[in-house]
Parts: sequence; structure tokens; C-alpha cells
Amino acid sequence: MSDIEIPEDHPRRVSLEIRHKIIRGHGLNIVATAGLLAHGRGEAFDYLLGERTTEIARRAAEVAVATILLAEHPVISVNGNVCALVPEEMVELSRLTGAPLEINLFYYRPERERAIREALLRAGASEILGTSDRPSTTIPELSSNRRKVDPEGIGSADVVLVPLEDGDRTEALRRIGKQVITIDLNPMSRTARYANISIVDNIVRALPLMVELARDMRSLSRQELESIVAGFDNGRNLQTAVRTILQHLKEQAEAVRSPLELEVLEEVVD
Ligand code: PTJ
Repeated sequence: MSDIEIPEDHPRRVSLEIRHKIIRGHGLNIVATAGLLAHGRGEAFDYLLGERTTEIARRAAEVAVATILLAEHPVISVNGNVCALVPEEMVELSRLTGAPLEINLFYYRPERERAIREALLRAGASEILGTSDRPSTTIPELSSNRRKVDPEGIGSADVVLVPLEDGDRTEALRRIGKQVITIDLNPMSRTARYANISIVDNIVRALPLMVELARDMRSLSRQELESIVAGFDNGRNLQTAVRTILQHLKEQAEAVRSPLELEVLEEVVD
């Protein structure tokens, strides 16, 4: 467990608080050790994107929520990082959309499954699929632990939300005809490229946004939901995300000088 106090006025407070949620989750067996590294990669991409929800991420989130609401049997897959960062939001999205939560781990250990299940129950979940006491089936062509899925969950789903995912499973899920939605800060990852809808944003921002959207959109008609989904092109979405990074980097190239040096320059101008 991490009990490090982050000063109120620390300029990187939000980022550090998120980091500490992951570290705490690791101490509780929720997050895999590799999950710490995955988080670091996510942080780096978030920096490159300007640590904000872009217009295209918002549009992808709208399309994702509409797709989940339109689905016959949507399922939300939960791993360690997701559970450590946004457990309440996951439970709320599941409640609002009727998509059950399924635990599906790359680095499977029984104690991790138990810790994640308990954390989701504490966050208000009533039903959790994918646990070892439940029946399981397998995704063909996948050799990792993620091969095992719940027949009442991912096994029979038409739409699966798989945030912070590895590319192999996204590819396998696509090959067996599932529609895949992901949340991934790296627009060049295999997951982002194989998914039908990729929300290029930090899950800590994307999930509260999806909850808010689900609350607003669940009263819409099928026709209205279909018009939200119509015309969405994930390839173009990812290209725009990469261009957004390039644009942000260009702006940073101008602003990258030391803040102390800039203070001195401002004084000279005054
Ligand atoms: O809990 P487990 O055992 O299922 O393992 C989970 C991890 C995340 C360790 C596993 O799925 C893994 O190794 O994932 P990858 O291949 O590292 O991919 C994770 C992706 O999520 C990377 O592209 C990261 O950039 C991205 N990512 C990391 N943190 C965030 C993120 N995307 C959105 N929000 C984040 N906070």
C-alpha cells in the first residue's frame, strides 16, 4: 500500500494521484506488476496528447455508448488496471447500459481474481462474470490466459468493451465476429487499430464521460442511436488522434523552454 502524501499545491497532483491508485491496486493484488509498466506507457501518451479529452475522443465515446445501447448482448471486460482506476464508473456504466461486467485477466492468478471481484462488489456490482466458479468457454486462436471467457458474457456477446487491452485478444475477438470497443491512450497500438471503435483517451476521463453520455443517451430511440453511429470511421479517428499528438508536439516545441527562464524573460519585457 502506498501512503505517500501528495502536497495540495503540487503541479502534477492529479497525475500523481492516479499513479498512486495504481500502486495501491498493485499492493492489493488488483494490478499485475506489468500493469505498473502499462500505466507508465499510458502516462507518456497522455502527456503527448495534452492530458485532455479531445473532440475526437468525445465523438468516439458517443459512438461507443450508442453501440453498447444498440447491442443485443453487450459485455464490459475488466482487468486489474481498469479495476484500480475506475471501479465505481465501471459498475455505473454496466448498470446504465445493462452490459454485465466480466473479469478477464492476462496475468491470471486466483488471488488477483478474488481481489478484483471484491473491489467491484465494494463499488456496487451485483453480478460479476468470468470468475473461476463459473462455467467457461474458450476463444479459438488465442493462446493467452484471456482465451477463457464466460459463456454468458464475452462468449455470447455481440459487442465487447475491452479497455487497456493487448492486441492479440482484440484481433481474436474481431475474428470471431464480435464488435470491439477499446479505450487506449496509444492510437498506434494493435488494440486501437484492430478495434471497431477506439477511444483515445485516459480511462480516468473517458469512463466518467461515458457514464454521463449513457445517462443522457439511454432514452434515445434506436433510430437516433443509429444516426450517432453512422459514418464513424475508426481509421480516420486514429489518424486524427496521431495528428493531434503531432500538433501538440509542435506547440510544445515553442513552449518547452524552462519556466524559470521564461519568468526572467517576462521580467525583462516588463
Ligand atoms: O490485469 P491484467 O492481468 O489483465 O493485465 C492488464 C495489462 C494492462 C497489464 C495488460 O492488458 C497489458 O499488458 O496491456 P498492454 O499490452 O501494456 O496494453 C495496455 C495499453 O493501455 C497500452 O497501449 C497503454 O498505452 C494503454 N494505457 C495504459 N494506461 C492507460 C491506457 N489507456 C487509457 N488509459 C490509461 N490510464
